Amino acid sequence: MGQSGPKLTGIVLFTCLSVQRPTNAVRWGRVRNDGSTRFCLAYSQDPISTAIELTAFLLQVSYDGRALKIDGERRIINSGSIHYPRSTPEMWPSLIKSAKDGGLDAVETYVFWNAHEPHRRQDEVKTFTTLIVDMMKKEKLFASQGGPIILAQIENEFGDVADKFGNDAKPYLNWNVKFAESLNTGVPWIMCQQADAPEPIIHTCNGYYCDGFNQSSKTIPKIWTENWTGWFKDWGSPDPHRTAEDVAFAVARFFQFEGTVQNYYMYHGGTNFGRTSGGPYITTTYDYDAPLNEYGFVNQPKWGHLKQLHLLLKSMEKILTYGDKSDHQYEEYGKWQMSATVYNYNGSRVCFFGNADKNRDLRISFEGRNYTVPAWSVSILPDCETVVYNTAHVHTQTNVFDKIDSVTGLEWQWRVEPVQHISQKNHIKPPEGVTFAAELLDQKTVTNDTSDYLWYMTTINLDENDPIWGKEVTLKFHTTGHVIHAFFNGKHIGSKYAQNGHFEFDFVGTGKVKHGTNTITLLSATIGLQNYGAHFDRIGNGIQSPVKLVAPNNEEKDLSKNKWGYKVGLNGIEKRQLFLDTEPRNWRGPEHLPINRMFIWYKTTFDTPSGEEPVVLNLVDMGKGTAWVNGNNIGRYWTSYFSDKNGCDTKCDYRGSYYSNKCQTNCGTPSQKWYHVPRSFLNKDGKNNLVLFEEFGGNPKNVRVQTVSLVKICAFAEEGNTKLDLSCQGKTMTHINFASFGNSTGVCGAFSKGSCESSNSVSTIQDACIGKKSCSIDLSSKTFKAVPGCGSEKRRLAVEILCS
Ligand SMILES: *[C@@H]1O[C@H](CO)[C@@H](O)[C@H](O)[C@H]1NC(C)=O
Ligand SMILES: *[C@@H]1O[C@H](CO)[C@@H](O)[C@H](O)[C@H]1NC(C)=O
Ligand SMILES: *[C@@H]1O[C@H](CO)[C@@H](O)[C@H](O)[C@H]1NC(C)=O
Ligand SMILES: *[C@@H]1O[C@H](CO)[C@@H](O)[C@H](O)[C@H]1NC(C)=O
Ligand SMILES: *[C@@H]1O[C@H](CO)[C@@H](O)[C@H](O)[C@H]1NC(C)=O
Ligand SMILES: CC(=O)N[C@H]1CO[C@H](CO)[C@@H](O)[C@@H]1O
Repeated sequence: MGQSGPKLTGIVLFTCLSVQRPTNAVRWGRVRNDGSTRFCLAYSQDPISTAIELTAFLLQVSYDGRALKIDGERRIINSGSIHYPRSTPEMWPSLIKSAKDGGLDAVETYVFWNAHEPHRRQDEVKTFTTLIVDMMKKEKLFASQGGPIILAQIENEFGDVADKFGNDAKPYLNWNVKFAESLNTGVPWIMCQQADAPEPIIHTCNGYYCDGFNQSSKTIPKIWTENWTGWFKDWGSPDPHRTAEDVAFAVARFFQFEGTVQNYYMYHGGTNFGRTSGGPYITTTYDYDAPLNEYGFVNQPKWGHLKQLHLLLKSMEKILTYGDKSDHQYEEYGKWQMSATVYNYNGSRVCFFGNADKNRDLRISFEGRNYTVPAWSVSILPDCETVVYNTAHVHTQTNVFDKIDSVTGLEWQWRVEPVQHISQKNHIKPPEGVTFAAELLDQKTVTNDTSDYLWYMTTINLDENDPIWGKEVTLKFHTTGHVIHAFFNGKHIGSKYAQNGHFEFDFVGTGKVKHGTNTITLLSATIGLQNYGAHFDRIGNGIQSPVKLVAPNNEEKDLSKNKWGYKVGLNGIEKRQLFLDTEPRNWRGPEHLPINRMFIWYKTTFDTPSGEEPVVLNLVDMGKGTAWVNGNNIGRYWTSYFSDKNGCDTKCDYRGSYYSNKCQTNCGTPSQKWYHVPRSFLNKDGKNNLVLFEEFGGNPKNVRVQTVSLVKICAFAEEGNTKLDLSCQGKTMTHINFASFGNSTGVCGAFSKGSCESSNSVSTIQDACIGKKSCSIDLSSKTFKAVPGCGSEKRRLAVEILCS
């Protein structure tokens, strides 16, 4: 899209898209929970134009028990979360356009507190929220001022943790409500997961399914603020995957049962650049298996399958928001398992047939006609006669991407990150930046969220009479986060990191004691701080008392009350900023390149890949560290942390309730091998600098720069009075790998023919598509020759086409 996109300024996006808790979570005075604030849903009156293109309309936003009302008219709103720090401003126009093309009416974002106010002030919620609201008012962004913002949220999921705050919870909630109202935005405020929120605050639902959600009162509409399209990923976890069929099922059911506003969390997940990922242990990629993938490309079939649903729901807006609702239950299948819902308004009707049985396709009779509703699906009949959409029947292509090598065989220079230590001498004049305390301090407090790294250093003096002198001793301690590298008298005696969902562990290592001063240095590293839960801000990190030296005779010395030296950050990151140092003379090599050695800095240059395709760094064979491109921190990497070998379904069944480790993929592989380098981080012409800090040890020789390329598309669509649109998204369809109209089986990349097939399957696709960028196939029986022996089952078109 580039410059040709809709006119967009930073402030518009920034303000109309909205919420956030600070990931840094340094104790912020009187803040009870995280005090995060979701500001708004930016809305466009015309579903075909984006909020950004919206010219000044003064909109009055109100609500009643059924829906949000825009200028007095009840509306259906399909919205999606796109969080602006997880992409670059250059990506925003195309993300917004893809959201609009996907049939969304609105976009939601957090206002990232940590991004706008990285350091602490007092009375925090009030100051920050007032500041943001005032900025929005100044830019006239609220609908009441002619802007695109139609809703704002105060706090986030406080209701889920309120019980942990005892008697303080209610006054804090009431304070939020009063405060929000006092801001006079002219648009309604919502609170999610807050059933006790008093009106005029609208209580909303977050979850994978919100069909069974009941409003706290019949005078507010049913709103779903976080419909989780997938899930985030942790280091050590496989890729989460939520099927298009299941997301569509959840959305259709929500509208079947009187929902009128829903928001996808996420619509575009994106990337946690720099140190912004929370968790702990949330990966740098925040793809979320969202309808737009990390790079902003449509994630098919999810994007297209939901788009069809949005357009259909929108076409029924009047009837759904004003109509009388009646439900017909099929008692033979159990209450609510199978239900036909009819909305009736001014002589027009629409019907939803919902089957929540996760195993059985159910046959129902409705007004004399028979229908089969597949298991775990909703059929929508805009005239109550013909099924035009079923959530389980996907008529959208699947996109298959590959990573294509652009630059390989990089030539590297290197440097060493020095291990810090304090010695006797330094006690008198400590190294720069070291502070002392006679106790173990909390890492989060000491680093003040300026670095992942904190050096803990101490010494112990032993004379020849000491019983442990000359002996192998054991160093033992407990740490609450997340990685430890331990050195005894300058020698590395072990590294360890938190695993298996626990963020703390015991460290045990051995070292040899010498005469005089013995130095102990521990480098502790965090990988995203706790950002959810009651009192999450008070969850500390780092080495815990006691730190023991255990002699062979089991005699122990506790070092916790020693004089400890603290140094925040690494020499190369915070002090020298080596990621900006492009001067080859300051680096060693390319000879004697250290391989699999800890604490090494690597530097190289590479040419910008041609074209417009997204660029990724494949950090294969690297360990853990941070990567910078032209000084931009593209995030933490941890290629050596593999996901569990188990836990991936070979066959993903969309039926039945989703949970975050259902239908996972990529087991037993690096949990993240590819790291997004937004094109705006690259120089248009010429060389780019790539710098890696490798903490554990890795081999940079196989690191490569790649582009993410759409290489083929597939579809598996049932026959019917509908069309199948196929597109190589700007590329050309060059070759048919597979095409069969009949009863073939399998999945994209592994289709196999059934026993019945139309003889003109391949030639039809050949004629319609090959050599073209897109084509449309009529799925009715007119297109494909009938074949005897196919039986009465519906036939399917399975197709796989190469793009180039
Ligand atoms: C919502 O209300 C319906 C009807 O009163 C009830 O059957 C259902 O259990 C309620 N759902 C929840 C989650 O409380
Ligand atoms: C109801 O339907 C009639 C006839 O189709 C139409 O003229 C009228 O405008 C409709 N009323 C409303 C309130 O939509
Ligand atoms: C619907 O199914 C019932 C039961 O199988 C059958 O008796 C009836 O004839 C069917 N109706 C139509 C219109 O096919
Ligand atoms: C943390 O950093 C901020 C801004 O640099 C500073 O004002 C504050 O005093 C620091 N806090 C501590 C505990 O050092
Ligand atoms: C295809 O349909 C035929 C005829 O109904 C049937 O005999 C055959 O088992 C089917 N094959 C597959 C793979 O479903
Ligand atoms: C409101 C709601 O449905 N919340 C659910 C969201 O999903 C998680 C994980 O499946 C459940 O634990 C919540 O109850």
